[in-house]
Amino acid sequence: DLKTAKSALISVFSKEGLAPIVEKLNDLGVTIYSTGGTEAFIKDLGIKVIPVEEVTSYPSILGGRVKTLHPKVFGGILNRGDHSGDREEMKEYDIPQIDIVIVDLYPFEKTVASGASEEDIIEKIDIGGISLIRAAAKNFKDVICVSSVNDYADFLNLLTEKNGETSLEDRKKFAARSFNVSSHYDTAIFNFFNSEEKVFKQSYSEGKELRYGENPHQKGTFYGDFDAMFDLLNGKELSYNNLLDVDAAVNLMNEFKNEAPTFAILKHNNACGLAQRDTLAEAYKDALAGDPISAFGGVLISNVEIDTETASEIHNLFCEVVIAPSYSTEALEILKEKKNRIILVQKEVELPNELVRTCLNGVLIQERDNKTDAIESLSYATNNKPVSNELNDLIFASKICKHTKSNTIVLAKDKQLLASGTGQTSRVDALRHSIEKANSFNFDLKGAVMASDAFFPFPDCVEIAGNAGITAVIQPGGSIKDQSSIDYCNNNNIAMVMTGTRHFKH
Ligand code: 93A
Repeated sequence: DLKTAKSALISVFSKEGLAPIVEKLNDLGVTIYSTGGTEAFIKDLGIKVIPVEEVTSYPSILGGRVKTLHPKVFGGILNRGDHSGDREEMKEYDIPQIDIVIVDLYPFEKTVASGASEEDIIEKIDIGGISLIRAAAKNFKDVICVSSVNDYADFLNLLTEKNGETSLEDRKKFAARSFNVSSHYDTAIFNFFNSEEKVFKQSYSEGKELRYGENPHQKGTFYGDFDAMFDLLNGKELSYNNLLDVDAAVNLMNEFKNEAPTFAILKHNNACGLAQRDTLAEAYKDALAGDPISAFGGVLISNVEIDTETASEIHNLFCEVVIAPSYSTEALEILKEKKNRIILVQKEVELPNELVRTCLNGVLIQERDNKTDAIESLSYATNNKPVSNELNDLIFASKICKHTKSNTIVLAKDKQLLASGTGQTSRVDALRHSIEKANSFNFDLKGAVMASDAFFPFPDCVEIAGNAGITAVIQPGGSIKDQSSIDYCNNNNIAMVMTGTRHFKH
């Protein structure tokens, strides 16, 4: 069942990562057919490519809506190598054999997420590409289908290791991935058309039963597409509570995307440790130092690849879940030593913009809190302004605050979470709790900053904070008694900034 590929059809929306594959195929002497933009890209690499129009004797028509939809293209993909009738028809109709299909579909989900017009979104429903994928994956006995940029590396390895030869097993593996791509693609289209009923009808048809709900005597089911967001590399299946913690972790870390290495440890949906440092290992150590007691059994998340040094540190901790965009090979080996430790690779997938929860005999739906406080949009309430590192810490603390259960107070210093008061019935309680907690881990609060998810109705919080050594405060503002808090700060050398945005999380 080994096959040596002689020809490939390439039609990709994003040309990223394609060059090395095309170069490899060219080295192997593979004939390359391609569509408009992809053809131009390949030509620019100085590699010979046959336009698909030459095969179909048709131009790309209807503004590109019909490019590859032609019996000569689909005949080339779908013919059966061991079928004599097929062989004869191939000759009769002069159909070229196609052994490899490489497709990257029109970015439907991204276009929806970008808030594009309906017309633009509809135009991004790929017809030809998805058909190429279905055809090539169906005929895996003869054809290999690469249907995602995520599979380029594996495919390139395969080409390199076996000099363009593929086994039936290889082709079937890629076919399975292709149907994964096509089913997600169509589900995304369905979700778009079905937006009003999305929450219930769509998701309830494909629920996944969990071991149990929040507690063992409660049944639980997850409705969603976990595999679209994560690759599970190790460990047992996620529980109801694991899923909630992973959700909290991913939302929290989303605030620190593309920033310096950041590590967070969560328990019961709240961060108990979070730090940003030059290296991930330092970030991990300082996140852990935030509360080494709570960290036991926690959910860990990093915004960058987990390296060997960090993995060795993590290995000393009992934790339920580790999430990262990727892992070094050695880091993964270390983390996998505990067979129950859940290791997740987080894919680059947009989080839903609608949040749903049951309420009484119905559901509540709201938009995601997409506002992140930034230095540029702060207003300065006090005479003395925060100094530069305080400003950075204020934004840092405010991002954590946004993802911590209300009422909450977050204390931070030098890009490290020192302590937070989570889910308290009063802000004063949240503050007292956070100070007590920070003290219990021997943090010096002098020069630390405080973030509050909502305004201060009275000056009591700034008084308590000032007495604890806090020098800068970030809060939405908007209380009729703002001035009392501002006065206290002015008299006690505390800088206060206002965001104008409340971040309750109930
Ligand atoms: O509009 S389509 O659905 N009609 C087609 O016949 C067709 N064939 C390939 N879109 C089609 N494609 C898609 O074009 C591919 O899935 C890929 O996303 C894109 C590549 O176009 P180009 O090579 O011109 O950049």
